[in-house]
Amino acid sequence: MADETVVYIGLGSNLGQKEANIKKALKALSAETSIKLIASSSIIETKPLAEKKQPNYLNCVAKITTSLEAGELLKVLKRIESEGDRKESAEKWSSRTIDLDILLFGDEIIQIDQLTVPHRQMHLRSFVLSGLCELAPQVVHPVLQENASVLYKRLNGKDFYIDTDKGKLISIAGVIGAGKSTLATGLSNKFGFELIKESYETNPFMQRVYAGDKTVALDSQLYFLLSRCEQLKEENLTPGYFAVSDYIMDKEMIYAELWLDPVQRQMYEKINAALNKTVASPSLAVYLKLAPDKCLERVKKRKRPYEQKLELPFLEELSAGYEKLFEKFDICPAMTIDADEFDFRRDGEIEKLGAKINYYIGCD
Ligand code: A4P
Ligand code: MG
Repeated sequence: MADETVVYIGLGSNLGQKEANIKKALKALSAETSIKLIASSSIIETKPLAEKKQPNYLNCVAKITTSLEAGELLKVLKRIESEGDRKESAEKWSSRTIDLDILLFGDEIIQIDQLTVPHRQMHLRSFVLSGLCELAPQVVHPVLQENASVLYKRLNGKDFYIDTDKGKLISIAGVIGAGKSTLATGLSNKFGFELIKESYETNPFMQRVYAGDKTVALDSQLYFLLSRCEQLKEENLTPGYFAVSDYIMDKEMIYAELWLDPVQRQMYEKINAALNKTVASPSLAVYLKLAPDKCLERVKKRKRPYEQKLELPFLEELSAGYEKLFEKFDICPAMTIDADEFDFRRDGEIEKLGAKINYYIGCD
């Protein structure tokens, strides 16, 4: 039928006979005359979001087609939930026998009283995206304009949520010369994000380290570490507002590996780990990826005196360090951007990225 819409539904249960609850809901869906159940993903066990003290969930995703409007489908899902013995609760994210959420409704973007589609947090949840990827890795999120597979990889297997009691920090990462400060400043100017900039100029040791003098490398590292801890204190961020830093706290260990001898590194690692606990965690990392030779080209062009002695092998090692960091990064979602293709000066580029970031971590 021409007016059938392909819909993806997220199912979750963490009370009672969890697997039976999910299977019962799938059966109830297929029993509806206006719904055809096309496929369902594997059922996986997942930890409750926000480390809530609740039983683990079982989650899966179903693909259906339906002739119903989205609002009508929501009513059917609510009915199936109540038939599945789901109790009303005023508590956010309370335990439930069965939860049915509309993830995607064709390629529609819906914002009506009782319904927001795409599901407002689906892109932050591996327990949703893994099932969706099993069924339709190429299906495109109509707001983010990225497919399920890209969204899933960004999370490195973790589930995230946005804590509305805290400020939202976006940390820009990448090799020297990739364009971190330009991007952070652009986002700050266009979207009013508070700008947090690395204190390069004030570090009294850095010029010597950049020139190859490793005797002050530890001093330089400690200087940076302390200034970052000052800048990224939780209380510096305003709840509900965005801030953008032109560095990511976690890069410090990459530099420590390159510059410190093993004994210094061990000591530094401990200080770093202790102080890391005192700073705000980013809600989103943006990794600006650029080949080391291109970084060197940009560094030479911008003619900052202290950077002119930097050489390609150093930038290559730095680049390898960033790659390793982001391969397993799971502190927050990490958006990788090809810095060679992304031209900040091109009209609308920063606006597009800023709008995406606003949507990505703008939910609560
Ligand atoms: N609503 C708005 N948009 C939608 C949508 N796309 N699909 C409205 C379904 N409902 C939508 O939902 C509350 C109201 O949201 C509905 O009345 C509907 O009008 P609900 O299902 O009654 O309550 P809820 O599920 O507690 O709220 P919410 O905000 O939908 O929570 P989520 O997103 O469903 O998250 N951890 C793990 N591991 N696995 C889980 O499945 N689920 C949740 C709940 C928390 N933690 C979890 C899991
Ligand atoms: Mg729900």
